[in-house]
Amino acid sequence: MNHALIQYLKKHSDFVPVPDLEKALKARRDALFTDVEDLIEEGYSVEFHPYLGVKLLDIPDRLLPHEINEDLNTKHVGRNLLIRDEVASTNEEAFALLEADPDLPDGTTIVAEAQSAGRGRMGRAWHSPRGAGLWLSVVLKCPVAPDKLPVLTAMASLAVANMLQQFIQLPSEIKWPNDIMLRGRKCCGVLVEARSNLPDTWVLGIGLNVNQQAADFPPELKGLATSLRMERPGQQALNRVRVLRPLLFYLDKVYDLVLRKKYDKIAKAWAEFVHMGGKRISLQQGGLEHTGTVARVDPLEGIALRLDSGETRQFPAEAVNNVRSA
Ligand code: BT5
Repeated sequence: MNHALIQYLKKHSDFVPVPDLEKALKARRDALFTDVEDLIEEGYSVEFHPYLGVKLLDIPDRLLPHEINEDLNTKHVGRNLLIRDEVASTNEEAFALLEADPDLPDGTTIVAEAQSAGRGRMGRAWHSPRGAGLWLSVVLKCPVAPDKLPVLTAMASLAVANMLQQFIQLPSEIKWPNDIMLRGRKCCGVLVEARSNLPDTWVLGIGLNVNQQAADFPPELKGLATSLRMERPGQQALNRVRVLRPLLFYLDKVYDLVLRKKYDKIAKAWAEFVHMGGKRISLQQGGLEHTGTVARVDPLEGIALRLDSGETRQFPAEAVNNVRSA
């Protein structure tokens, strides 16, 4: 692929006359035409006009490393970027890479077009159809005290929520402990995992539904799951590269706070996206269901629930599942 040609076309929002291209890229016309055909074959949307020249309309909705990396300027996240066509689970792939090379750089990011066995918490499955979403894992190498670990889930949720607000103009809500919701439906889940033989190493998995339409979800997720596309005005599809780049950017920014142990800053920003206070919810812990009103919620401490018995009880994130409105 002629990267100089892509760069040059990107700098011009209008048609570029062919003689200008020949001069700027020091290339012959027939070679340039072959390169333009290659771009089209790769999925680039290019318009050619016999008099006006060549115009780049859009980049492909494909996980092309050079498009994701271009001017990314992150300190850690995504600097080592690995793209896979299909894996069982990007989290599993991250662990396999870590086992093979414990020196894998901090911030290594693995993104897959499809996952055949994407997973959620507590053995649940994550539906990850090809090309429809962003299925990624980021390897984080930093010491985090056991009681501060939930900050990593908060870090990912905060980065996703910020990105959705700033770049896609979609106001989302973080549902403790690890869901991001759009109009009450789940568009994203976070899964942080560790292995005992890999100290101070965490794999942060993020599944973000981007372009699914209602019919693309399996029956058990109908009405519960949504995608960015389904929530956008006119249900317009998004180019996943344009979603991934700002996500990596925000992840890197929040990770910097983790590295500097600014957990209170993360908790404060996180709380702005959490609207659970005062709501009546139920949750499960160790097979038992508890119902009550949310007194407080904090990424590190968990949720404090005023139970119907009058008692206020604290529930930590790692022991809880099936949090829902009651
Ligand atoms: C999560 O678990 O929400 C964490 C999901 C993390 C997925 C990413 S993808 C990249 C990386 N590699 C992996 O293998 N995993 C991570 P949990 O809170 O347990 O939620 C799982 C539940 O969400 C399922 O039981 C379904 O009810 C629902 N679900 C499954 N797929 C979904 C989807 N695509 N969109 C919305 N909800 C889904």
